[in-house]
Parts: sequence; structure tokens; C-alpha cells
Amino acid sequence: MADAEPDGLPTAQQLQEKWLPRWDELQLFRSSQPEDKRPRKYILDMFPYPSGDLHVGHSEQYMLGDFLARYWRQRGFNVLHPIGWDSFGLPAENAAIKRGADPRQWTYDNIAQQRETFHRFGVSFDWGRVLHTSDPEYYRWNQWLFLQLYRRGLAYRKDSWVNWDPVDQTVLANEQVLPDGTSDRSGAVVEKKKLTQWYFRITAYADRLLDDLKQLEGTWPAKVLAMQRNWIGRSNGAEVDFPVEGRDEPITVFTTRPDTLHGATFMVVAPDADLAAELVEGAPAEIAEPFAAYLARVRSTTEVERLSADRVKTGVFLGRYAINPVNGERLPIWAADYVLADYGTGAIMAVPAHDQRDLDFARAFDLPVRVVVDTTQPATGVIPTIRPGEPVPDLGSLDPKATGVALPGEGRLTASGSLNGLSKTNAIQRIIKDLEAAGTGRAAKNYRLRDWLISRQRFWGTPIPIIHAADGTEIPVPEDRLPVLLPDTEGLDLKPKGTSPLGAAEAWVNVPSPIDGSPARRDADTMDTFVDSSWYFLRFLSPHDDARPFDPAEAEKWAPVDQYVGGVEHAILHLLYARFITKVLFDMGLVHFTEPFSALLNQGMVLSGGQKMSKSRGGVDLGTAIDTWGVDAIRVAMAFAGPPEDAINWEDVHPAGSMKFLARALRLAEDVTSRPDVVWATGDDSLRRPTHRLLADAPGLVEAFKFNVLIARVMELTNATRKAIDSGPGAADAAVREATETIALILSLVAPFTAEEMWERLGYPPPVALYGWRKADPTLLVEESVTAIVQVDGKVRARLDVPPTITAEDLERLARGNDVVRRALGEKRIGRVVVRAPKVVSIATE
Ligand code: ANZ
Repeated sequence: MADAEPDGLPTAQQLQEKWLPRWDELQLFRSSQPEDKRPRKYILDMFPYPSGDLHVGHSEQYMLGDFLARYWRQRGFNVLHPIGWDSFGLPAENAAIKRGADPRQWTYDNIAQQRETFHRFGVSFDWGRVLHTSDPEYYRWNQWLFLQLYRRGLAYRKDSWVNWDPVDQTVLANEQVLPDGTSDRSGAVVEKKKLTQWYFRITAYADRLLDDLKQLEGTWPAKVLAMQRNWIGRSNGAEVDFPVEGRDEPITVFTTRPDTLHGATFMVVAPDADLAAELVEGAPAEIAEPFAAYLARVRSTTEVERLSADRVKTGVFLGRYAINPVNGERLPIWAADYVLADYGTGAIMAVPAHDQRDLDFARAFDLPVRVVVDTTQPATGVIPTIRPGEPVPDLGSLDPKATGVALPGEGRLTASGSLNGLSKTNAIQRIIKDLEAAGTGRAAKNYRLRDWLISRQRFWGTPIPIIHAADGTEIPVPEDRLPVLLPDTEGLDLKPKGTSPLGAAEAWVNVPSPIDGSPARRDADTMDTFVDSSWYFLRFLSPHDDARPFDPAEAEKWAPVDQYVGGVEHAILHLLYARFITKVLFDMGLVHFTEPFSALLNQGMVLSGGQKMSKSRGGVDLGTAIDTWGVDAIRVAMAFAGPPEDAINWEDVHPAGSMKFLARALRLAEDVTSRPDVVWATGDDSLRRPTHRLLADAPGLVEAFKFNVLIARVMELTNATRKAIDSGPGAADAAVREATETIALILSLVAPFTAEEMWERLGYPPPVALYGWRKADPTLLVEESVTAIVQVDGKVRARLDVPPTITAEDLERLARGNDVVRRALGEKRIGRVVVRAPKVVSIATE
């Protein structure tokens, strides 16, 4: 703990001990008075996992959310700023298994600890609305939500190949598999396994999820919008049916380039698609055996590897032929792993002249290549001018088979019958019309987005409210029998083994059918915790309602969330799922909006030693940091460390420096009040101007998340006020008091303890947090400037318009940066520099 200031100011610790209980008594941040007529703001921090105590890395997010919540309160808004815990899920469960404890005990112990730390950190949460997703009062409504989706055909079960984490022994959503094919949780290389699983049909909302991103432009980070767009990955194109010799069913392919149909020279199906197995059925051994061997190899390859462009192409011929519907050509059918079973239709027409992967394959297996788009003939009809030294675009490289370079670009159709001469775009339109007329194809869209796999074979989650009758019928648990409670862990082995531990809880799993009482079994899987977090922002609106998940009237008042704050690691998963569920609730008529989070702030990560901060890598735990520097200094240092969106290195965060600044601010209030007989020398507006300029600029800075700039400005005003005080007795103290009050009011957004103490010393009752905002006096905002003269070796080289309050350092920097001055200095070495702010800078060279 820091020692008491030598000059008798209270320490951070003393301020915290003094004010926290007072604020608790006042119940400051309850946001629920129905008669409250103030406009509303819903500020939400992504809620934490209770997987351990908070470290300073976590605290950045809550400092930012609190900054905004406190700001909007000062601006006169009724602010809802709730907190809860995302308390189901693997981190808690794994930790509990490791320690041999019940996940419940472990989870709620951690929540208590985190809660205490948040409280000490002075975050202005509404503590009356706390929720935990692992409480039956919460997860009951996950089950309710599941049943609503089930009833609408949006929750279904199917057999499928899933991503399997062999370490955590659980299924992973595609989103949880990192680009290198490993699990984002355990780090293990993800395998494929066939299981019967529950899915939410998020693909039914793909278009809306994509199109509604437009509503978020400007208020969500562009990067997040782009990531969501990519994830949904809509492609426009066509489906084309290719009859297959000796088979009734055609092969349907999805292509974004139907214009190249005349250039198809073979077909490729995914080896692991059902279609491949059907095509080799009854084939002779010289076809069936290599295929089986190939399939076994493909099964152990990750999707990421399969898609990587520079991989040597492999595949086997299936001994079958398809017919090109536009020209009747016979196309051999191959199986190759660069075609994925679950994208498009799992089969493609290969156009090696215009698709690089098809070309690589054609060259590997010596298949024909036919150019059907003349890329030397730009579709615009204008031959591009090529400057010397620039690469020639496609010109002269019209033999992809020889060069190995495919021609994906624009051009005019050739070797394509009636399409010849058309541009790519026109050809696409024409051929889709022709295919539709012939009944052999149609316009189609395809998405990268897959349905959301929600079942987990783990204990610590929401039980799926389905009962399986002996004959396999799925029976939804009647809503009035919710929640389906988790069983006791007594006698259950929670260790991951690939089937849900709930299945071994005999007394729990065996139930009579709700329809006829015959023996039946509960579904033993639990839900992905992303289900829990997909709607929690609505539960905060009526957290104790036991008749429904949330009160639609409260949602009408508060939702959507005005400002969401959280980590960019949730840019895809959580945000996409919350958007999806919101749209479902909208379709059910339960909410009046289609996007849950109107604005999003992604804070950068707090790094330590260049890496994400974590306990194991020496992360500083927040409680210890509070003991060392105090809450306010940590908050100010973090806010000051840089733009909130950028990553910050803990090594560059200087709470000790912030402590000094806060002491200087507090000292101002002390001086204003302890020396009432002194009259400060601020007879003119030289202090009132920067005070009002700051009042005028602060809202823009906060709303643009320029917290670091705002703090720098408060520091400047603190210095100017100090200067005014130290200049001795003079005409009026009003300006010094006004400046000090302004500093306290703005500091109340980020340094609540110091601000409250200043406020008290200035003679106001607590809390400063609800005092309100002051309007800047427009007459003081008119820019006043003085002319500063810059001399080099006695000669006047420049006149600069500068604010009268400019510091010597700033003035010198401006002078040295001036072009004319720089030219005058040339290569000469600078000797003595004399600065008399704001009037003169005199530079002498050696
Ligand atoms: C013929 C063609 C010619 C294609 C051409 C491209 C260029 P995006 O944009 O990602 O949607 N494709 C379709 N299904 C596939 C699958 N299951 N596995 C691997 N590749 C698949 O890509 C669509 C294109 O990717 C489709 O258009 C198809 O190749 C391929 F000059 O068809 B194309």
C-alpha cells in the first residue's frame, strides 16, 4: 500500500475505505424507478466467466464500460449498467475437475470473489440485477428458448461429422476451431467424429444476419462487420444439374461462375460426401479399393489443410461419367479432398482454365484444360495501358495448362457457342436464364455459415429439454415442467469421455414419457454456453421474473443495448448468435428491434511481455493492484495508455504516475477550500477559457472513445490551475474554484474516489456521480490567441498564433517544427534555446 502523502492528503486506500460504504448506503446505481422520466441508456459490459479472480487485463473493459455509464449518468440519463456471470461452461468445469470439487461450489466461490473485486474497483453496476447463467432461474429460460426454436423448426437433431476435441473430449463449433486446425480451448488438434447432435438453424437467418449489418455501420468497428460478413460468406451463383450415366439422379453443383460452363472438363465430388459412396457402389475392386483407402486418409485431414491452396492435389477417379448439360460432353467424375462435403452441394464442375485449384488438379492428373473466357479482351472493351515494367495482366498467358496459372479474371466469352463475345456478367445472366428455361439449373446463393451445433457432452451446462421415447420419438418437456434441473454430481464421473456424464445419472435420465408414461430417457447433452449468452442482455431487464424470460414492456423501454463493451475475441461467435436469437425473438413478436447491440466498443487486449495477460504469465491480479496503487490510479493509467481499441502493454501503464496526477488534482481542491482567505490571481479569463473549452470538448471526446485525450486535457487544466494558484494572491478565486470543480466532475467518470473527495472538499454533498453536467459558456469558447515570435540567431523567422496558456515545452516544439525555422536551422547544431511562453522562442546555433 502506498504511504500517506507527505503533505497530509488521504491515500487511495483511505479514500476507498471512506467512500465505498457511503456509496453502498446510497444505492447509487439502481436504474429501475418506473416514474423516472429521464431518457434511458443501456450500457452493457460483456459478462465474465468466473474462472478465477480478475486480473488487471480484465479490468480495462470494466473501466471503459464504467467510464461510459458514468458519463451518460452525468449527462442526465437514466443508465442501466448491469453485471452478471456467464457461469456455465468448460473453463469452470475443467477447473473443478482438476481440483476435485463440484463445479457449482467452485463456480459460485469464484463469483463471490470476482464480485468483491468488482465492488472494490468501484464499478457503478446496478447490483440489484445480478444474474448467473448457471442458476436454475436463468437456465430455465434457455430451455424455454430451445423449445421455442424447436417448435419453429429451428432446433433439430442430425447425425453428422463434428469437430472433436480429443483433450477436452467434447464437440466444438466450427468457430472454436482455430485457423491452424487446433481447439481454441485445449490447443489439441481437432479431429472429426460422427455423432448425433442438436443444431440451431442459424442458416435460415443468413441473409438477414448479413443484410442487417448495414444498420450497424458506423457504430460497430468496421473490422467486426467485415469478420461477420466473411463468416456468413454469401456467394451468388447458380446450381447446375449434370446427368450421370447409369444413374437416375443428376449431380448438382454450386458454382459462382456458370459463365464457364463450356470450360468444364471433369467433375469432382468430396470423398466424404454420401454422393461419393453412392457413385462407387458396386464398382469393381480397382475403383472401390483405392477410393476406400483415399477416404480413410481424407478423414484424418483437417478442413484447413484440405483448403490450403498450395497443397499437392490428390484424388481418385470414380469410374463414372457425367454429361455437361450445355454441350453434351462426357465428363469423368473424380473424388478429391479439395472439395468439401458440407459446402455448396459437395460436388463441383471443374473448370481448370479459370480456377487455380482445378488447374492444379488437371495438371496433376493430366486432364484437359479449355479456355472459355478470353481475358485479353477486357469486358469493358478498353485494352488497359501497360506501363513499362508492370506485369502484363494475363496477356500472352492463354495456355494455363502450360503456364500453370489459371485465368480467373474478367474477359469475353469464347469457345462457348451462343455466349461467345459476352462479358462475364452478361454471360452469367444469360446462362442462368437458359438453364432455368431448360430446367437444368437455377440462380442460387451459397453461404459459408453452417448451422449452430449446440450440444455438448458435458455436465456443466443447461440440460436439453427433450425426452426420447423408447421408439425414438422426441418429446419436448412441457413448458410448465421447466426447468429440467441438473442432477447432483454425487456419484457422477465428470471426466470427459465422449458421452455426456448426465447419461450415467440413472435416476435423472430415466423418466416416464410425458405423453403416455411409458419408460423414456432424457436427452443427456447440455447446451453450448453461447446459448446462455445469446439473450442475457434481455434477462437483465427483469432478472427476477419467474413467469417469462424477460418482460417485453421493459425491453420496449431499455433495449436494444445502446453501448456494448467487450473483447474482439467475440467478434464472430457470441455477437452472431446474439444477433440470430434477437431476430428469432423479433419474429416471435417479443422484441421490437432486430439488432441487439446498437453500438459496440471492442477494447484492445492488455498484454504483458507482448503476450495476452494471464495468471500463469505473471498477470497482476486486480486486488493486488488495487492494494498497490489504488483504484483510481489503475483506471486513469489504463485509460491514459492509449486509444481503447488498441492493445496496451501493461509495462506501458504507469499507475504510479497517475497517483501523482490524482494527488495534484486533490491538492487543488484542498487549496481552494483550506485557504478561503486567499484570493487567486486570475483576474482575466486565462483560466476560465481552458475550463470552458474542456467542458465543451469533453462530450465529443468521450463519445468518440478518446478517453486518453480527455485525460491529457484534464491534466493540462490541472497544471494551468496549479499555475494560477501558485502565482499568488490576486483578484478573484472564482475561476480557480470553477476549474477545480470542472476537474472533479470530469474525473468522476474515471477516478470516482478522488473526484468524490474533491467534491466534498469543495463543499458539495455526495455523490458527485449524479451531480450532472455543466454547460460551457459560449462567450468563453471564442478562440483567443497571442502571437509568439521565433528567432534564430537573433533574426525573426516566424510568427506563430498560439493559445496564451501554452506551455514552454509546447511552444518550443511548435517553433522547432515550423518549416521556415527548420530551413533557417539547416544542418547547424542548436546551442542555447530560450523560451518565454507564450511570446518568444529564441534559438542560437553553435
Ligand atoms: C466452377 C468455377 C469456375 C468456379 C471458375 C470458380 C471459378 P465461393 O466463392 O467460396 O462460394 N466450390 C463449390 N463447392 C465447393 C466445395 N464443396 N468445395 C470446394 N470448392 C467448391 O466459391 C464457389 C466456387 O468454389 C464454386 O464455383 C466452385 O468452383 C467451388 F472459373 O465452379 B466454381
